[in-house]
Amino acid sequence: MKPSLGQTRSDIRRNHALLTPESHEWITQPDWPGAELAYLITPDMGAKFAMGLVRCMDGLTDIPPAPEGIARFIFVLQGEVSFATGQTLQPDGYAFLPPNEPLTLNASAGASFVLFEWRFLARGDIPAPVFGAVADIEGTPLRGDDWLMVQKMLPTDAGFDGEFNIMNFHPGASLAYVETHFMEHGLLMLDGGGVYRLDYQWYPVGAGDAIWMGPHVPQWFGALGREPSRYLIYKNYNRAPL
Ligand code: UGY
Ligand code: MN
Repeated sequence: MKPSLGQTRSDIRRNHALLTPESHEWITQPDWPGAELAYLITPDMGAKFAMGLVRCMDGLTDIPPAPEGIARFIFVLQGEVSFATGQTLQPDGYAFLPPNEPLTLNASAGASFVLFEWRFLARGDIPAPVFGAVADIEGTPLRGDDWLMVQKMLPTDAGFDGEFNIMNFHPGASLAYVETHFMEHGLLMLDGGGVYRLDYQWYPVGAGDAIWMGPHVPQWFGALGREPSRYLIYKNYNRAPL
């Protein structure tokens, strides 16, 4: 590995953060024997959720469920992730695990995935687990713009307290305006790249970069290059601020 000479593209600020691969710190955790984790977004920085990357050289067996009251969302990047109930996820496969769901998790050697964890805000019945694959979801144009297609991985009914979407940008497409909203985001660039505006910074971003957008942070993305760009984005949703 080349020495970094004290440089990184990572930039952690009060209301947003860019977390780039060269600065990831891979750690082990007692509940994840055999795995290395890079927690990129955590409540310490002001977020209400955690987002990390998990990689497993030799595979993982029977990783225990999340602590009481915590929901998980898993998105597979490489290899296979499976559950005792028989579901197996390939790359671009995902699972929503509601709080207090007893499912344990297994992963193949060399697998890696994105892990989101948050304290679930129930409204009515807690939803059942959801398993799926991005390829099976039809995209819908964002605000009528078919250069920007959104694939929603979770049902939109009020039982869910968040949404996990894939945003697909045609080269040259952009968000129509600079968004500001009280909901937060955790984002992972999957393909392509462009420029992300966060607050009063404009960041060049590419596949592998992660972003935290805190409440109300002005945000905008423009896709550059000749290939489509794609990102995975979490948003707390369906719940009022008070
Ligand atoms: O759903 C969203 O708020 C999304 N359009 N935000 C974003 O891509 N930064
Ligand atoms: Mn947004």
